[in-house]
Amino acid sequence: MSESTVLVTQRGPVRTLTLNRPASLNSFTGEMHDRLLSELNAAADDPGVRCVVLTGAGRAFCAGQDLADPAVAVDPKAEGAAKDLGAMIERYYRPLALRLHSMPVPVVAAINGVAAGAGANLALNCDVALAARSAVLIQAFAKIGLIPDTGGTWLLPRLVGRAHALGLSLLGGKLPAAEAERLGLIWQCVDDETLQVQAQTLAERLSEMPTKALVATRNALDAAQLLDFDAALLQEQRLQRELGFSGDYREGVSAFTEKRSPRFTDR
Ligand code: T3D
Repeated sequence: MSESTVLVTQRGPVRTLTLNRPASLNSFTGEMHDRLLSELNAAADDPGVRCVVLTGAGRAFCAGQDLADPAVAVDPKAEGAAKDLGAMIERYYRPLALRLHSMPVPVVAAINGVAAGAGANLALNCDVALAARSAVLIQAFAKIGLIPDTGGTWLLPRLVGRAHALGLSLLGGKLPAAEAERLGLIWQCVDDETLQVQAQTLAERLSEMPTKALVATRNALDAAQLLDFDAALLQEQRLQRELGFSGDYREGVSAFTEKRSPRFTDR
């Protein structure tokens, strides 16, 4: 039996999903998409999971769409556009990006190697992105006549501003991890040999924090991009009211008062 295209491991409350098509640099087939979405759904539904780590097997994180997949492969001898890529986005990439944005626990990307096209934007959709120093991020779309997808058009200008979003997208160059950190595209670039340990340590730290508040923070920061100032203040008021009734808030304040470490359990 062939190995799964997404490997699943669990250490304590941290679930790690490893894209596993190393011979094709973990590029996306329909099967790998279905598997990843199903594993993200399973992690979201499992109360024993408080943080997810997403990484890749072998030397790559993910090279985006598998361009050899019959679902998208173009016959060089045939005239005109052969495949409906909008249908691919609708079936696979949009649900994946929406799933990541609605995860009830934080998601950490451990970018272990090249992340290209939708593979780069897969990582950028995660809440915290760590990258190995040898990794590169590539908005590879323009090179094959496409635009950034999987949320790239929304994420890139928010992360790095319009000038860099355009430079990265139009030129499709290899952006080294250290430069990605400097631009604010990712959270941190770390030495290759420490990446997985640092990702696990970070995920464990997040898993001990008040999950509901972390997720509400992500959602509020994203939503506030589209709000005027007072609407953002009203959103803060609504979310703070909700969180103020949570067990985690009670626990956080009690722990502070009692001078002990908090034990957060809400999800
Ligand atoms: O199409 C739709 O459904 C719409 C949605 C699109 C979303 C997208 O992601 S579009 C962007 C698709 N991705 C790319 O254009 C990236 C293509 N790959 C590359 O440019 C390079 O492979 C890399 C820069 C990522 C890495 O370069 P390098 O030199 O380190 O490795 P390599 O030799 O090019 O690749 C190694 C193997 O992986 C090679 O196979 P082989 O020759 O050893 O049998 C190569 O063909 C394969 N591979 C790499 N990327 C893909 C791939 N196979 C299929 N699809 C890929 N995307």
